[in-house]
Amino acid sequence: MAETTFSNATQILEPFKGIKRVTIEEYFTSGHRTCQGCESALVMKLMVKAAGPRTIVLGSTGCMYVANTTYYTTPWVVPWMHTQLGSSGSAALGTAAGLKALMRKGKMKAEPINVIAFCGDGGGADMGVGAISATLTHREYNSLILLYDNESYANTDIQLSGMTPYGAHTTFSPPGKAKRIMHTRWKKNMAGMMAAGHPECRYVATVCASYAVEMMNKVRRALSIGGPTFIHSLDPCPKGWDYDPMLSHELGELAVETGLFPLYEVDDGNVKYYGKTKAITEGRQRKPVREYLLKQGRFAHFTEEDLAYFQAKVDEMWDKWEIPGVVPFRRIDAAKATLAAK
Ligand SMILES: Cc1ncc(C[n+]2csc(CCOP(=O)(O)OP(=O)(O)O)c2C)c(N)n1
Ligand code: SF4
Repeated sequence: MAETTFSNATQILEPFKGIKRVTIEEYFTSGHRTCQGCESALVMKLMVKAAGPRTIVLGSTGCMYVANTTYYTTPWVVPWMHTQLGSSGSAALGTAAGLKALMRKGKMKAEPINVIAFCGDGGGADMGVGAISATLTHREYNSLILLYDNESYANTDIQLSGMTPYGAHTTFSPPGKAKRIMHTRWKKNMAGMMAAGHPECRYVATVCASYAVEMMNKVRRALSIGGPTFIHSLDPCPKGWDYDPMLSHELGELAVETGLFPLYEVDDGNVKYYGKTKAITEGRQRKPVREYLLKQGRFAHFTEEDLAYFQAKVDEMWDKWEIPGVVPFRRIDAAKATLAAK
């Protein structure tokens, strides 16, 4: 069984050594109304299972607030509070600071209490990015911000967010006769941005619930290391991505195997790749992105040309970036070649 001990205002949450060592207690249970196959609901369940009972969860407006707290019902077993869309960073910082002050003044027992604030991609990567960034500069307060990324404003009917992939059909970017591709921007790189710009933040990671134990262990690491931390989770969403709910797990795996969503952590400044992503960095072939894209209705209008463009952008992440798939600066050799060609 994983051990929990207290040291210096933070704690040691040992990693779960395999699926059989995962604790059976649940802190996010039945009583929610998310769609069948919702990976974000699974992320909530795994996130709080990894954290354990001494946890406060704060939730930014979105599917994981609305569908999880229907009038007079809730699946949360731990204390939970709704926070404004865009305020997950402020909620995490305020709660962590409040707990610390109460413990310092002797008004409550000094013990490690996990503070986790979650946000969707709309609330986290668009509206709330400033507050998240501010929180990651305050090393004296322990908290985790988990961005659950279903690649749209799902709760208000699948509007486009800064994390929506190129070309995807959303209610704000429906393919038309005159213009097939309505959304032409490449997805924001939140984890890379948070890791690169916040020297006080000791832990940033990407996760996908298709790799559940790895995901939980990254949450446990984030909650043990001390200070503010950030995790970005990619969550297949049957409603927004338009696929059969039974494919959720497989789509998560394909996002990783195609190299589109690399699994890594930046722990005290050191980049470590995980699982299939690690294998790709060591030479394993990436699966073609068409295998991922063509399973989803939101890309049903893609032509061969669109698929080739998408593939070329992913290839670039791996071939030309300073840290493959992570930091979008061109490698020095690639940058020199571009300058020479001008
Ligand atoms: C300031 C503000 N603007 C708009 C809304 C309406 N609203 C509620 S949920 C939501 C979508 C949130 O999207 P995201 O953060 O990606 O979470 P998801 O719904 O995808 O889980 C919006 C726009 C709001 N609650 N507050
Ligand atoms: S719309 Fe997507 S994120 Fe929202 S509850 Fe349904 S599957 Fe989950």
